[in-house]
Amino acid sequence: MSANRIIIDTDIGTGAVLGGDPDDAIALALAMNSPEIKLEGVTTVYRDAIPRARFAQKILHLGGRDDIDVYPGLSETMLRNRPGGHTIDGLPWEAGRQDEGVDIGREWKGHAVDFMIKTIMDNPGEITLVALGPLTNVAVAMVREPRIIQHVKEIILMGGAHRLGGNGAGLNPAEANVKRDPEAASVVFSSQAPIVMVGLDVTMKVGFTQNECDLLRKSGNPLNEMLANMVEQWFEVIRTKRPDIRQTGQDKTHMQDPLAVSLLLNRSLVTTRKMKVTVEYDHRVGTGQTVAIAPEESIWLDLGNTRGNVEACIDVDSEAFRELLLEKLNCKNIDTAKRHLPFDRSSHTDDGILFGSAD
Ligand SMILES: [Ca+2]
Repeated sequence: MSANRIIIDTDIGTGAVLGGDPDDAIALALAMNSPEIKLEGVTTVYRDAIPRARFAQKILHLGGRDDIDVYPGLSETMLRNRPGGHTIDGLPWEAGRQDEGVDIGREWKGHAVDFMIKTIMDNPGEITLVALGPLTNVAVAMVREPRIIQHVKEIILMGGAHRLGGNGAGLNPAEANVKRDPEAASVVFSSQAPIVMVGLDVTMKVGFTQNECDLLRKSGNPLNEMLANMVEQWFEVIRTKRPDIRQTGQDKTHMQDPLAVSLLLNRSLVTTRKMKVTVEYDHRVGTGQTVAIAPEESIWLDLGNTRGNVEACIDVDSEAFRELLLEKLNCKNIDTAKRHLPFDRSSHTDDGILFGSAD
């Protein structure tokens, strides 16, 4: 079988501040380490897109993948009617590896939106977009070149919450990637492109604790050491900045973006239901909500098109995902503690508030 050809669009962070959780970097590492995936390029999005691109370059460099190019995208939201541009307090981009600068001196070859359009149009039906941040770049690419909607193989996006699974009542209905640029999300969800929606409904079931972090560190490669540093920084951020959501007394984060990438390796990790998804984007309390509607019901809502284009993930095999992730990050053979560790299979969502508002 030929490798899945993908573009990863990411709001990658360092784990050093709220809003910069480290799971994008782990998702990138998962893709880099998987021969089943051919990473055509990495694009960055949402506030500080250029520093994010430099940081993505550094992650690729540590993983020995300088052959993969990074393309900075849009820092502002699509309509420029939401916070964008630069982060208010600035992300400390050297964090995670204080002994080195983040800029490894590579140049850009172009803009994220141009790269997306050209790669998809030159390879019809071949390219999967894996969107791990707000959907600004993807939406703008669709507006600029609508034919990518027909030519993209699939869009796998971490975003939204449909609250149709057993844990729905505990989830924040406005997930961060959608809420930060809901107009862009509306363009993407309503495009009729084939979408897999990896929302909070499943991502809040794949936890990552100090135990997994220790496995990363023990594996003894520079990239994993960097990732472990980032995760531990993130735990510290939660302990000091958001003690209110650390209710279990345990350091834990969630592998939201790695779960999206993992579907390229094993689609049976999740169960899905075909839906039509609309996005609330007016400036009221509910902005950023994703509303999933069964196609057969949408006619009553006068939505104009009853075809569901979104495979909404309803449930996930958390343990199988954990094993896959550790295997691909070269940690499985040192995972002596498995079966005792809490990749969260329950419907409990203790920190859903934070992770509904982080990325
Ligand atoms: Ca992300």
